[in-house]
Amino acid sequence: MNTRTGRFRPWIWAGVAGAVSGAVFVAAAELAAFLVAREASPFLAAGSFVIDVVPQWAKELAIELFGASDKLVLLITLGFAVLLAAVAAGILERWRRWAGVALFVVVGVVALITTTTRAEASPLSFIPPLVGAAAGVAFLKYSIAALGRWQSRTPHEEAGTGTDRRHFLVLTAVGALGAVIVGTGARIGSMATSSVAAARKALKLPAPVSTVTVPAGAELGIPGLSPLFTPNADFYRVDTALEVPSIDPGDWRLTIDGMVDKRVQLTFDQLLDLRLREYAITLTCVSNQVGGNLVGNARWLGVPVREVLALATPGRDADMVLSRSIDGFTASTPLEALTDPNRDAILAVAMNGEPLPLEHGFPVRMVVPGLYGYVSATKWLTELKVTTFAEDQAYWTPRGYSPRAPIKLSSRIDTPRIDKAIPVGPAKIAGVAWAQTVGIESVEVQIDGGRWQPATLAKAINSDTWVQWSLDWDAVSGNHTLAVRARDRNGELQEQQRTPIAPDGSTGWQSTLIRVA
Ligand SMILES: Nc1nc2c(c(=O)[nH]1)N[C@H]1C(S)=C(S)[C@@H](COP(=O)(O)O)O[C@H]1N2
Ligand SMILES: [Mo]
Repeated sequence: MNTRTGRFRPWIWAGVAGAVSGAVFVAAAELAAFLVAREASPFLAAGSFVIDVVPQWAKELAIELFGASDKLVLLITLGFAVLLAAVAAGILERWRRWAGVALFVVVGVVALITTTTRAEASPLSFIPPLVGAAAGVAFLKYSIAALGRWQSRTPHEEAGTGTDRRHFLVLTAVGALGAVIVGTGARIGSMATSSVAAARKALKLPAPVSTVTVPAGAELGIPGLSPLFTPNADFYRVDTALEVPSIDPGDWRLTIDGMVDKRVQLTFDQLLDLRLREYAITLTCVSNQVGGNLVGNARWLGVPVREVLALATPGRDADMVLSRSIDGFTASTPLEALTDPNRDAILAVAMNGEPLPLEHGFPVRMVVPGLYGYVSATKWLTELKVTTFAEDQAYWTPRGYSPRAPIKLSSRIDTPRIDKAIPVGPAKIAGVAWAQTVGIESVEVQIDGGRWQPATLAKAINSDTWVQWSLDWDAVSGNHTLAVRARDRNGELQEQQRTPIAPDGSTGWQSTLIRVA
């Protein structure tokens, strides 16, 4: 039959054994995480670690290239890296005994460190990386030994070759299949049996003591125009969390500490007892490009942050509140923005009539009118630390973003769109504009570089929400350029000069090409 140099390719088979051992490593760790420490999947912990350390330009590039799938792309890339390391471990182990094991041990130690040092870590977080490494090493040793027996046969020992080959092939096939089944099973099981989803469903929130009144004429109802309130399912999502944190409202505690007269801890029920009120606030991300969609408007149910802070009495020298999430994310918000009686900075528990969706911060998040999300809108909130800008830095500050970041006056064209031609004849150009805490005074539209024409402004709900606008237009056949700009109630004109999103938000007038056919 075949000789050793013929169809028998030992290095390739060693790589295969390594790859399967890597899969066993990951699958065993997932299973252990599912059983004893849900928060401690070493694979996801490694992904979160990458998110925390990649430079800002790389992150922007990833968002630019992959948009909302950026996290999926990260996980796939990480999967390839793990696969490569595992293949290398197999080849190393066949070359020198223990060399491949040594590589697995190094990976195991890295997994142990990333898993146990994450903000969500529990006392049992060390178990999944240990179990994974142990299973991976055991499989690697065993399969490389089996490969060795197959390979060590000389052509004179043909008779035994078949059995040894079969043994190795069956071993790797069973290992691979088992790893896939156990790994995906554990992950799906862990997501499907999250008790927090059930706790959210069962949650009954008290009725608000005041509600938002939406003036007639605030919703223009033009096809293609963003609805006045963004449905939760369509609301943009931006965060660093690879796995949505789960916090049971029954276990949730908010700690108010730092420069305070007395440290205070609140339970979820105590927060609800502060009397919920309804607010309409437009949330905006600093990463929103001119014309972008990282902005949304919602009704929030919550209590003013100033009432919560007052329970602890902030010290005179403080000028910032560092709000912290269970996943370690932090935001730096000027203390005065939170204590200002004219600004409705809130701790929110509901969004558009239902408890906060898990991915939007369940059970409690912060929402502050007029400040970009990264300096104010902490989701899965656990702590308010009263401090100073001199003393503390938030998550994005050392990563190239400004520690203070008011939302910039902006306007957007929603319809017509570049990718959808409109028919000749009467048309409506429409969009939204926002100048949180100030309010929009006027919006103007320019067609094909002509004069700036005043758009019709819808009624605003309040100065913290975006406002819809529209302009009637008799569309003529051909390609056209539409531009928009807004002015706020302080008389400020939207900045024309284009600037990038870092360090504190993009500027520029949106200009878009459309087609009339
Ligand atoms: N815990 C946590 N909260 C966070 C973030 C985060 O990464 N982690 N991102 C912030 C940013 S950058 C924005 S723009 C808003 C987005 O909120 P949304 O996802 O509910 O739209 O959440 C903020 N709160
Ligand atoms: Mo953001």
